[in-house]
Amino acid sequence: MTNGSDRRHFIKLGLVGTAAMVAGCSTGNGDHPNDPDEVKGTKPISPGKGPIILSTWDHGMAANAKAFDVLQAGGSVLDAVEQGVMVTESDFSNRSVGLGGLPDRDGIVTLDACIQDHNGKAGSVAFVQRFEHPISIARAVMERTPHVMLAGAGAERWAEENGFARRDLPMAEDARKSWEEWKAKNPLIQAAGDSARVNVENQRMGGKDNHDTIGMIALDANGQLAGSCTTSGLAFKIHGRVGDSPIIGAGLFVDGDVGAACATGTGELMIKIAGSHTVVELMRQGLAPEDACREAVERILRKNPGMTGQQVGFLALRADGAYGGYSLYNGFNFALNTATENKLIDAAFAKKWE
Ligand code: SD4
Repeated sequence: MTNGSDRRHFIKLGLVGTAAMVAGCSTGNGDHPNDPDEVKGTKPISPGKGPIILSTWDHGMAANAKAFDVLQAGGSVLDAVEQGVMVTESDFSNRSVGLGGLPDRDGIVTLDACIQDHNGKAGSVAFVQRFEHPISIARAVMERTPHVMLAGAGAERWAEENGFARRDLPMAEDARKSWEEWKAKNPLIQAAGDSARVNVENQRMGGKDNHDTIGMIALDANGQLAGSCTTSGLAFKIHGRVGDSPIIGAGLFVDGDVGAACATGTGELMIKIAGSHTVVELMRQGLAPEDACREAVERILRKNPGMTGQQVGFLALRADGAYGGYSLYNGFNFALNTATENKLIDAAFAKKWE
């Protein structure tokens, strides 16, 4: 279970660990027996054996536990990444995933999700309202339609036609309070058509306490990869805004020959560099998982000179089982679950929040 204040508390606790890391400790990819040199250059990446499950933030612990159980019970890695993040979607105390998420500026919760398998098959839904499990609709889009992505009212109608029930949830008191407070502080930027102010607002939206999307990437005992990503997106976004999380290549990318990556943070930054795809391609070129994540973060920094206060974080899992994560600012952590380990890891980072 997680909520904003728990996570803020977590971030504070995490500072000690991340400071130690800056001093030179490893974040986890070095723990794996596979030698990164093995994959330098164009050498094929030898498939590893899972289970290895990674997911973003502390809510990943419960999601990973479910995904692990699914694999133990003989489920596929696709079942695992779907059912894992469903735990987070059903946690209505979570203010950034699922129906409990913070609303957009109009007070409406809109959800984005996607899923991809070892062979690159993919499904996605964007800007959907009043469904508990957008990840399952995304999977159904992948399995039952010739398309990859459905959005908005069309996605909702298709979901209902395909057996997904609408779910109405009143906005939680604390979420309403946050929204009311945001409205009170931002009376002018609610005026439609004022793009300069909207930009200022978006800067503010991408801040420290506003990122909790769950992205999950996993490798099973047969060497098969899969990934999932689900979110209510940035709080108080413009109604209609879609982030990176449902976009294959931005919020998630899986290539069974190389590895998988997922992203969290300001989606606009991720979309503009096709972030998760970039991380996988960098691994294909021989970078170790954490290095691939760091290069993607550095690319975002290079492309956005002078930008401050926007968090982005990536996770990467290579086909041989090596893994890593990296974020722009400190405070990003990820959950790891294997046959022998079940823990939260502070990701390495480029900068410290001031
Ligand atoms: C988005 N990437 O909609 C998401 C937001 C988020 O952790 O909070 N990610 O841009």
